[in-house]
Amino acid sequence: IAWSQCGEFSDILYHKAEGIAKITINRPERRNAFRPQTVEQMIEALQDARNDEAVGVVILTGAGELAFCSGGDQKIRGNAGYADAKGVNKLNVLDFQRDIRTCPKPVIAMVAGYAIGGGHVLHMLCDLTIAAENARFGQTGPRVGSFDGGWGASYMARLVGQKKAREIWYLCRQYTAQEALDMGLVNTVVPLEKLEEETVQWCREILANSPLAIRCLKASLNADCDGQAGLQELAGNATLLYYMSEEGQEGRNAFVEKRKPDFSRFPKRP
Ligand code: 2NE
Repeated sequence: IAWSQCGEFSDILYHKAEGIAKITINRPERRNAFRPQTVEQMIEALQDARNDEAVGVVILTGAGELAFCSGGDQKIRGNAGYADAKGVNKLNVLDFQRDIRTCPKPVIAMVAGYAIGGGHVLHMLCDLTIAAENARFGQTGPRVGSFDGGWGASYMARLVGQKKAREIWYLCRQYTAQEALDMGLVNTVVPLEKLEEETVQWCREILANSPLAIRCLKASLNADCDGQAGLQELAGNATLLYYMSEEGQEGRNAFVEKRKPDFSRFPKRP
């Protein structure tokens, strides 16, 4: 696949090809730990991918073979979050988590090496995870003085069940790719050298299907866990589909043409 580079960023790489956008965390010297700037750049790239009508699926990955992402950068962790370039403490990865979740296009985690801590939560929140055989998964929060009690806890329990989720968080063990597959944390495990090829193949299969159907399915699958925010997302798709109908457009047209709307030609379906 012939990736074209999009934009210049300090902490990430951003590429597109054949309807696929790829966001790569590019801090391999820290096992792709994120700092606030990394997160801001991932948010910007994902927003671009969302707005690009040529893009149907997004890959999130890490540079190199050693890590997908090792979570928040502990070396710039201040006393109230992670310090940005101006020294302001933030936990802005939570914004990025929401963006992955609400992006109407599937986001696929492509994991080689460690997906640990906040990096593990990011892969969990992606729609699908393709893991290389060398992938290692786990949380470290209770060991390093942190925890993610949002989706990091509740969505994990949806994926692997309550007992296993409690084990993962309480013991802070690491799990192999095969163990992750067995507990439903990832979709497939492939040899490291096949990781991108296999991920792109999954993207192509998604791209061959109806984007509106996939968009609505993502919102539907989210709605089950996401309360009123999930319902808003799902209902937003209903509004979108209604705007696309002649019936919805009749209301707008009547307003713009300063006449009464005529909905009489539209069926009152059973
Ligand atoms: C990831 C892991 C298991 C890798 O181990 P290994 O042995 O392959 O590499 P090593 O030597 O530990 O790491 C290589 C370099 O990367 C840095 C290391 O400090 C080291 O640099 P030097 O000291 O040699 O210069 N590095 C790795 N991870 C880093 C990190 N997260 N921040 C800053 N530097 C990092 C092993 O490195 C590991 O366990 N890393 C720590 C994982 C971790 O605890 N992450 C934070 C969890 S909390 C979190 O992410 C979070 C949250 O819970 C809630 C909200 C937001 C974030």
